[in-house]
Amino acid sequence: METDSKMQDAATNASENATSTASSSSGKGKESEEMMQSMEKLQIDESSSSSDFKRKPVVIIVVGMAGSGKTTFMRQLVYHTHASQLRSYVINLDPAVATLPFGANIDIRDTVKYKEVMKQFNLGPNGGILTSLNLFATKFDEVISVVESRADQLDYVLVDTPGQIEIFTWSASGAIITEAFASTFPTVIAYVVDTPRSSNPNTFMSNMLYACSILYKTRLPLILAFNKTDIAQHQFALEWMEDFEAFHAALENDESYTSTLSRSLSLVLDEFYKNLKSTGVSALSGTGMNEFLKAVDGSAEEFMETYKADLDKRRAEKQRLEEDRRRGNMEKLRKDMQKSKGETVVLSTGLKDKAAGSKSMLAGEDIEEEDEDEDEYERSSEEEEDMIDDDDDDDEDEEVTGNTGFPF
Ligand SMILES: Nc1nc2c(ncn2[C@@H]2O[C@H](COP(=O)(O)OP(=O)(O)OP(=O)(O)O)[C@@H](O)[C@H]2O)c(=O)[nH]1
Ligand SMILES: [Mg+2]
Repeated sequence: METDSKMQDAATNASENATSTASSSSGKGKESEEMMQSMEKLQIDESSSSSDFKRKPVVIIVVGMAGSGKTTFMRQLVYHTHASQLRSYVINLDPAVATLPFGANIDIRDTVKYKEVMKQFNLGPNGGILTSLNLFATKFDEVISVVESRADQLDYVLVDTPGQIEIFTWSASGAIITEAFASTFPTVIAYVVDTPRSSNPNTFMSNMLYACSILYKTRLPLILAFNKTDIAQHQFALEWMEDFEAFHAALENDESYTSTLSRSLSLVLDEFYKNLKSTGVSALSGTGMNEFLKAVDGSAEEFMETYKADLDKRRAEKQRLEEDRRRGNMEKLRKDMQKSKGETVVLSTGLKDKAAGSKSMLAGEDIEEEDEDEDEYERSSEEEEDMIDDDDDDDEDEEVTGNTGFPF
């Protein structure tokens, strides 16, 4: 955004220069030189948090199908880390949860009242959760700052997410939150699977496809936490993942279309399974928690070796493209300035300018053309900014949990 305001400053300077050019054609050369200088001063100042990257704490984002046991698993994680003298910081991102069975350091419900959001925007439950998350995402840099300030005293950051998995994993806010964590700390995804409900091979396949899509979307190390092993052991799932023939055998008497598809998909997913860590846990009884945390530590190492490098590469590439785009725009502006010579030129300020006959130099697709994701985010941020106060407090926890300025 800083670059945008600089762009506007440059536009203002350019506008002043252009107007004075019209009034005094004799000073044309000098002014256009000044204009060039002011453009050259426009630095592309992309802030990158990669230099502030910390190896600790490890962020565990708990996702999974509705009712798979995410919140219960979180409670067990909180209890287990506490009992093992491990220091954890707990964040709840589910605005619709009625009661939390653990104490959260940051709770989205303290900031956004989901029922009020539903009323105010005339939304259903899913729309309410999505909008609440979007509102919270606009303040997520503050959450990261709070966690960063405590980083030295923490081993894990535990994050619970809404029941409707797609709201988190496929929304812009979910992506923003995940990326904000991953660009500051090693971050892993714990995908909670309802083991007893996955004993049917077709249901198992549909669950694995979901996990696979999350891996694609987040590009973060993923751990499968087969939950509710107090009801059903997860051995069958491990066998199906290790040996597709065992999976095919489970589908033996089923000749339906879905089974044929599941058979084919199991061959495709072989590669996906090989790169996964899987553990069996019971969020209710607490079995398997040590193994799960070992898998988390292994995945955090993996994050530092592979994922972090990939993340840095993607960020550098994005920055390079952005710089190229801005340089191209500046070049166009420079050419237009030369072409317009002494004529009066009105620059677009982004507001609707009805002045007839005026030539707009900055108007045009190029200036506003943005990366699609970024554009979407900015548009929603702008809409949201209209809805929130501008108050910014300096407190840390208080700021995040109570005074973020949402009117809900
Ligand atoms: N037997 C058994 N039940 C469990 C286990 N973990 C969770 N449950 C039960 O599963 C139900 C759903 O658990 P939650 O923790 O609310 O699941 P969730 O994924 O957070 O649910 P949403 O947030 O609504 O998607 C509850 O009745 C839990 O008691 C477990 O390990 N064993
Ligand atoms: Mg829950």
